[in-house]
Amino acid sequence: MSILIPILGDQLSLGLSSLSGQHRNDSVILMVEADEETTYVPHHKAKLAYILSAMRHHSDALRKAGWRVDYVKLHDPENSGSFTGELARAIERHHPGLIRVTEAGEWRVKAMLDSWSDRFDVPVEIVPDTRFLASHAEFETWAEGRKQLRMEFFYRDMRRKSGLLMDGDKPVGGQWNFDSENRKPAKNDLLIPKPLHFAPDDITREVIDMVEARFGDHLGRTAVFGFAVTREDALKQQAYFLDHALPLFGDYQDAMLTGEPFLWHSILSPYINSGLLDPLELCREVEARYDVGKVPLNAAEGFIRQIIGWREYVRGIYWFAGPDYVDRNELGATRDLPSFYWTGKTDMHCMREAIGQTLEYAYAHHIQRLMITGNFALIAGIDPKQVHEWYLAVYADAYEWVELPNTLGMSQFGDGGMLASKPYASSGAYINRMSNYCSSCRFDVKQRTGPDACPFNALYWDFIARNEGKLRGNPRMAMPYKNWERMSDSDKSALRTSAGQFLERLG
Ligand code: FAD
Ligand code: DLZ
Ligand code: SF4
Repeated sequence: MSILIPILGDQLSLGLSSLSGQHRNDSVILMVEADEETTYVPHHKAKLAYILSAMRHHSDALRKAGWRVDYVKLHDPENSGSFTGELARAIERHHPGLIRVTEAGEWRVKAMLDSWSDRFDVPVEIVPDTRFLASHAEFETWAEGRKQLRMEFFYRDMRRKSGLLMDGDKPVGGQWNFDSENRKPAKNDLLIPKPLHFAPDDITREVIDMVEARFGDHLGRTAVFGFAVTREDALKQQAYFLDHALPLFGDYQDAMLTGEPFLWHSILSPYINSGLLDPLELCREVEARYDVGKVPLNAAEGFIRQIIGWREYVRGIYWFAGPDYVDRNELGATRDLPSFYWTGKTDMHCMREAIGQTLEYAYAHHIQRLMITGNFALIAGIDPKQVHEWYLAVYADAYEWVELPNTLGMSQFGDGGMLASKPYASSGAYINRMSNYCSSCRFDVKQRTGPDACPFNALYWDFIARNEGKLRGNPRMAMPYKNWERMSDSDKSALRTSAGQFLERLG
């Protein structure tokens, strides 16, 4: 009996669960460049080029490993534009006795895979994605019955489960979390490691030309395209990160500097999320560097926490919260996303930097996403669904399962605190402390009202006042509300007027 194995664009792992235990001589792998996937949001051109080129390279790697691959390109005149349409055509070509597929990464595609067994006259076997530490059932068991879901406690379970940085049943170093050591501002320094640049080969160049021709109106640039598109090259960036950036990853994890988009971050998320890199294998490498004294514990623990803590936790929340999570808007924010998110044209230097590098590289690091673009949208009261669609479109690592909980939950507090214990809202003071952006901004971070005042200041207090009914009861918001109460009525009114004027101009 021949088996048809569809592989999706974020399933580019040779050890994928749908392949394991299957025989190369009676299996056909189906890979499809699907119009519906390339257009469900207006993806950044570099994201499209990355995914499509990585898919094409992966089909070669599969063939080299002895698999038969049926690959449908975007410009194939017969291409129906959808996974389901292409599966129908592939069934005609191969007459399989079974369709076997690894579960989808998001609700939209899950619904599609679930419909296949009714639609086709061929049995469909959907197998779990084993590239995560926690299964859906395991997360549900952990989450059910808890009054509050908090990453820190889930993370400790993942440490115990993986054995990473464990000394018997105790955390190495006597502490689970060294985050308090990871908040240093950085200085411009010639030694900041630049991520490796992988010059496009013939396949990537062809894909880039196709993307420019077909998606020319999407945002972003492909001229500086330098992503790895094979596992081999992704492993080179992994090794480079481990050698050059990991030792200071912890110290400068939250830092931001003008003209330095990458700092000591790994730039590995596109490769991990599409399957070229194995997250657990990477964590074991990080642990090994700590074991031989090459990296300090705050860096090793900080990095491992991002992967087996945050990454696993947001996936758990995504599936646990259900398909309606995307519609949540606990703070009732309704303002339209300002057009400068798509162009980078704004006087706010921090926003210009974060958005500008996003347009250039389809990359911004976590604190830029959370405390610059995310924070602004939160305190300005932007509709979280529009914010979500922007993040899903612009980053090379963005797939709904990981982007949505980060955006709607962590950054916009749209789930009312299901994922995070308090809103990540701040005035300009935080940005000034963690970056050098303010020194070259046309606004003055120290001023709270008036034409030259940093807009984050009045917007922050306006956010606090506007959402008092929803947030005052949150113990972690006690301090801001105490400070707000201490202000004179005229100061309060000046801040709210200033915010109102700014928001009016924004509209
Ligand atoms: P590093 O700083 O080097 O971190 C190492 C790895 O840890 C990352 O590669 C990633 O795999 C993992 N990681 C770190 N933080 C998170 C997190 N909060 N959630 C999940 N994984 C994490 N990450 C995505 O992979 N895809 C997204 O679409 C995405 N959208 C985001 C949207 C918002 C509003 C925010 C605040 C964060 C988002 N993140 C997303 C999380 C984080 O910003 C990125 O994972 C990180 O910036 C990727 O860059 P890096 O590989 O250099 O990460
Ligand atoms: C994101 C993406 C894009 C842009 N294009 C494709 C594609 O043409 N073919 C494909 O198989 N996958 C693509 N993907 C990734 C899918 O959207 C991803 O696999 C689903 O979101 C399932 O989680
Ligand atoms: Fe951003 Fe305000 Fe600083 Fe300007 S002054 S960079 S707007 S935080």
